[in-house]
Amino acid sequence: MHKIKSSEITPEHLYATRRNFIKNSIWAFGAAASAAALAACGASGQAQPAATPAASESASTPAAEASYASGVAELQKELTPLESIANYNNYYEFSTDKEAVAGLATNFKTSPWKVEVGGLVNKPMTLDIDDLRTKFTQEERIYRLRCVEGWSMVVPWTGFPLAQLLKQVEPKANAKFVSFISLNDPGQMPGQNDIFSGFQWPYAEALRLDEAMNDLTLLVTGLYGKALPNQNGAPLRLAVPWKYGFKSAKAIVKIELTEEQPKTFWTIANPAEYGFYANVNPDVPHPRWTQSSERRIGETSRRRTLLFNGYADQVAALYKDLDLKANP
Ligand SMILES: Nc1nc2c(c(=O)[nH]1)N[C@H]1C(S)=C(S)[C@@H](COP(=O)(O)O)O[C@H]1N2
Ligand SMILES: [Mo]
Repeated sequence: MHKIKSSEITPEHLYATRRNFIKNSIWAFGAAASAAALAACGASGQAQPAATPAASESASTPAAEASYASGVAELQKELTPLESIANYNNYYEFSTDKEAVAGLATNFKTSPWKVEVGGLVNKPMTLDIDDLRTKFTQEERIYRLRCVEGWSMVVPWTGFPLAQLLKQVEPKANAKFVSFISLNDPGQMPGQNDIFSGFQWPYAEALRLDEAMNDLTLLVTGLYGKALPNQNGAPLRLAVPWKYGFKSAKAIVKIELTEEQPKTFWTIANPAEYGFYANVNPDVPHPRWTQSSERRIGETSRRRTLLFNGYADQVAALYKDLDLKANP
């Protein structure tokens, strides 16, 4: 039987760079096949030594990586069409009407664009969006996206792990949280002029530092192998696939590390309905609706919602000391 080198099951291999989406599909199936072959090897007593996870900050283990890879292969078959991903958007800076966002964002200016990374770090820096695209190896990752409203999609993002950027700025020992601040530009964003909305701009969401360092947390620069559409958060947005979509801020201009848990857009807007953690959890209902099922865009019947949106293998360890019901 074909022997699998441990190097073939390292995260670098599973997350191999793929410019071309077609190639990526082949890769996703290949990774799943390796995972299956690995299990078979184990059963026949030919198990290989465990691979060392590259990122020590990540909760990932080789088993979790393999499970993630086979999950990606599953999702490959369920991809939401680009037309749907790009025309059904929550982006309140433009509009609360999901179908109006794409049109209103058509002329949004995404260049020049700078991203400031600062706060409790040894090496604060301001990066140009082009540096983020060229100095960090871009990967394609197929993630589920679950909105707190009860709908979901499967999205092929392009981007790179936020951890790579955070390592460069060197978080100080007392840094515990990371905030992501979106653009404030009422001249370009009509929703920010609605004085009756009560929203506090700019949009800002945050993660615990260990959540931000998890390998699943992706800084996104593209979609379906092309540039990120404006309505999906160009030129830079986050994707945190185990949390409700609102944690994944769009049009990020600033990343700030703090010791205190920051106030966030949704905890300010409605603290009774939106918690800081916002982990996808079928057993913690929203005060006004159940979260036990969801409507996949493009499907008629509802699907069961999965704990941590199906990413428990990768992230459950982050919450071993947290009461998920008391910390929605
Ligand atoms: N700046 C900003 N980021 C945002 C939002 C927003 O209104 N403004 N909406 C959030 C919500 S509620 C969701 S579900 C996702 C939607 O991302 P998508 O339009 O790419 O599907 O973006 C999130 N990021
Ligand atoms: Mo959302």
